[in-house]
Amino acid sequence: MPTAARTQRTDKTIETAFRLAKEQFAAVGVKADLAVKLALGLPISAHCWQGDDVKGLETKSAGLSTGGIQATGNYPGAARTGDEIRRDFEVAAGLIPGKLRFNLHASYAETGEKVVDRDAIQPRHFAAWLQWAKERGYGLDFNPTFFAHPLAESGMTLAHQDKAVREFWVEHARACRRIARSFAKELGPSVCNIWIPDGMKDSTVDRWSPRERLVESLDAILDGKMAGVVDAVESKLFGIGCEDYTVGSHEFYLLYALSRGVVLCYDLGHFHPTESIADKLSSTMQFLDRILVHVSRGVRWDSDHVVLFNDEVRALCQEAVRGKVVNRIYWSLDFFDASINRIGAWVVGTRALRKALLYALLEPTPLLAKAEAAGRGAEKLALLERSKELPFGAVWDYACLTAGVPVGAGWVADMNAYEKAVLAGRK
Ligand code: RNT
Ligand code: ZN
Repeated sequence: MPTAARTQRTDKTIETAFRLAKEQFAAVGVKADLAVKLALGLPISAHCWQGDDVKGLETKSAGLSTGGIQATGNYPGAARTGDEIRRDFEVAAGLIPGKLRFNLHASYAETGEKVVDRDAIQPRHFAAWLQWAKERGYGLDFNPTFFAHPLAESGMTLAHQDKAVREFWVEHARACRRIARSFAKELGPSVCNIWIPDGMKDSTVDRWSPRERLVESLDAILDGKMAGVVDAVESKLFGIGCEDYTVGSHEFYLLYALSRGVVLCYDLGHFHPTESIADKLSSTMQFLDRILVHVSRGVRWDSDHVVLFNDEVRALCQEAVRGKVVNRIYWSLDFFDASINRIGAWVVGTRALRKALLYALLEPTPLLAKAEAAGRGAEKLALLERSKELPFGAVWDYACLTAGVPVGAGWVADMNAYEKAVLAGRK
């Protein structure tokens, strides 16, 4: 929480700077007040797994990490229990402006002493999460966990050649949809996103059978409506250990989503480094009503670095605003970094996405489009350059102020204080 002293000290200057900024935005036809309101109101689904480096709460699976999504680093203070994740996230949420949802993985079931396998998990194993989300006003999203489990060690799950293994994972995903339905009943629509690690390391000869089996497994999972559940499927280009072949490729899920009427998930780290998700929206969204995005950041061959306010994220948000599809996108985050303070990672990444949404909403799009349509290319470029010079920072500071969270890097002090008081004591 921001200290009263720190906020008061800057309130006046922030408001003055905003007033001046507002005039400059108004001169290019942009209503800065409205942009702030819209940006703060868009729900961003924050992921539970940044809090504990994707370890999850099942004792049984400790140490098993498959699927090429290992978190690296050993910065002290990772959460070890559900209560710690919840408490840590409350601290992070107090430093992030705007509306939040929370995104759970099935491996965050709280089953007490009892070992409950993935095919047997039930809504009651998420009772503490639901209670907490209700109290905090968060909608909940969900993900089946197809990794860090003995039956995923071979690198295949829903596409496994052994029918019994496939059936186990189908049952798991069906159980997850029921859990998402139980969330939806209390909190409104819940996105239930399927990502599987299935693939092959080298020179795959039979690329057909696993994909045929994946269609079958997915159809079995998604058989029957579940009230309030928004089913989504997430592709990937490759993962460590399955460099040659990914069963759930982009084309596979694009067409699966289209043919079955489910939501397609774009993870920003799951494409060729020069491929732009921003460019894809205006193609796929001609045919698909809704899209889920996992906002993430690829660095060379790794896909899950903390999200920053960079060109890629800005372009994605701009494209969503320009295409008027901001509300047809489920905005969520997917990154994990165990080498830095986890609360800091949440705050940096979530603030970065919120910032990019605000930045996009402040673009003088009608003016730009007008110049483009009239064939006045140089004028368009001049306006684009000008829009980069507009005082965005003043509007962002004001957004933070009105949302009651620290302005600028002021939140770092809160993070450090919590690290000292709480995180440092975790062994
Ligand atoms: C993995 C996918 C997937 C996971 C989470 C933990 O490459 O991006 O979304 O990161 O489900
Ligand atoms: Zn993802």
